[in-house]
Amino acid sequence: IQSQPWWKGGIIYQIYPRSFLDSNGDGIGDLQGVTRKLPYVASLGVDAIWLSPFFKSPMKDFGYDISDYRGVDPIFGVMNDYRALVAEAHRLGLKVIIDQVLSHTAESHPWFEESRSSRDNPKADWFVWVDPKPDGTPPNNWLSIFGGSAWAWDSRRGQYYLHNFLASQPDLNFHNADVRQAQLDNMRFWLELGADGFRLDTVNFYYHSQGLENNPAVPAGENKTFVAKGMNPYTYQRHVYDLSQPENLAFLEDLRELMDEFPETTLVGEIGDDRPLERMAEYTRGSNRLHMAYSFDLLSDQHGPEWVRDVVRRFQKGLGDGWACWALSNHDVARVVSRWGEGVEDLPAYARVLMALLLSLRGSACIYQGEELGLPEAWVPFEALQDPYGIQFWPEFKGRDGCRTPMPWTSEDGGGFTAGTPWLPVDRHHLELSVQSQEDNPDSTLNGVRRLIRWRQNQPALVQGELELIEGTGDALCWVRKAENQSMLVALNVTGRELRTPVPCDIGRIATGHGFAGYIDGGDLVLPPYQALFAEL
Ligand code: TEU
Ligand code: CA
Repeated sequence: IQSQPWWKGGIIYQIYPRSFLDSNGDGIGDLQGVTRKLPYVASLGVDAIWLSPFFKSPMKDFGYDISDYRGVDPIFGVMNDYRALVAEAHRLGLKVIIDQVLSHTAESHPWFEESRSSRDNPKADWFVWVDPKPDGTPPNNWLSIFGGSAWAWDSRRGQYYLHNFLASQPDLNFHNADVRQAQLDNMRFWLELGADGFRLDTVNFYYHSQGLENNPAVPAGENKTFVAKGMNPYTYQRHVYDLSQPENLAFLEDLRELMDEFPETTLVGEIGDDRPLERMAEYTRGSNRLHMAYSFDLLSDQHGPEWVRDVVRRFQKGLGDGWACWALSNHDVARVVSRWGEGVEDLPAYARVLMALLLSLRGSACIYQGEELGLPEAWVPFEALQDPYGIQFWPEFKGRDGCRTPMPWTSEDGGGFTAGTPWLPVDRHHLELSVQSQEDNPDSTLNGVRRLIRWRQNQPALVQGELELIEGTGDALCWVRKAENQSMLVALNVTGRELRTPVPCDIGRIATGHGFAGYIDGGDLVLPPYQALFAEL
């Protein structure tokens, strides 16, 4: 394990700062709150944290719209709070990965204010400005993920500007070398302050095709896009021209060159693409682009043993020498136990076996705050919604607030998150699952996850090994992980039925210490509902 870089097979705990802990009673989580809870995060046994954005922002997209790349938003604290956070993380042995939203800024970013002020100012070309067609309509059919055309009208310039998300998130023009350099300089700023890595938001959205060609429709019967909801017209197009342009590869190489000046740092890119696996392989191939590609495949609505096996099979064939970073939950999708767990009676057991799945795939893994508690999706009524995407597509799509509600630290009202009124309601079902209520129970999801992580961190095969899928085991998910000094059979039951299958390969010692109760009965491998078995070969 020593010889591998820490991020390879590492476990990353994602913190959404707005909802982690509020230290000053304004109802919004902040950096001092995060710092206070870092010992808890370290107690899970993870390698790193990933902090969602805490930069200056008008918060139209809750920090994914940045108005100052080098400043801490006053809602979250001041720069010294960030320094203290990094120092405490490092003291606890945690690496710090921060979000970088390079593709677009906030409308109120000085770059955009200058750019929109005239057609000939020094930053006139920093965003994507295009004249209307003769009939006044936008230049082409590109759509915004958050609804409607990707083009917004600006009356001063008499032109449209591009936005892949909200109209208040104008897209930077990466064809302009000054834009690229400015963003590299912003990243260097954070590296010099001790960041250990970056999660690159929408890393394949940096460039657009300058030909501005219309995107073609998705052919009938073909898979739609990474946005899972059929109700979003964005899914009707193939995104050939508005993202994933070939020029991006050279920029990724520039990013990597910068990172390589700072030893032991890492880049994990979020790639939303029609052909995600090909793109992930392309972006992480060799050692001069991204270190890791974040996978959307298990953030899907589709689930079950067949789906998971299909994902594993595709990645085994298609990722080449690239590296994936897996997640089952994040701040953009419904929490996994609800998204996948319809009809599941034993949600704590389900949450735990899903964690075993996450931690035994080949790749690194992200755990989203509260996932270690087995939290279900919170119910947020329309009146309390904050997410602009949720408000736009309600009620067909419930938006992203249900996964963004405050962490339940205690079981009292409000969950110990804030002394004030929380920015999103705390779900009362979350109180029963609070950290406090699980901490002293050895059988809780929280302690089960801790046990599993501690055990896993000492299994080189699980951290870094190759993966060989075993077919023909019915609903039991079986694969072998192989490192130089260890090989291990992984068998998982993500269903509520007992599964029995002939032992699928020669095994030696059955591993213990992870807390799961699969067993061997004669020549059979037996997996009770939501149980797993690990055995060395
Ligand atoms: O998400 C990119 C992205 O593709 C998402 O819009 C995703 O499709 C959607 O949220 C599915 O529910 C990143 C951030 O993770 C997200 O929070 C931001 O809103 C978005 O970029 C814009 O910066
Ligand atoms: Ca606060």
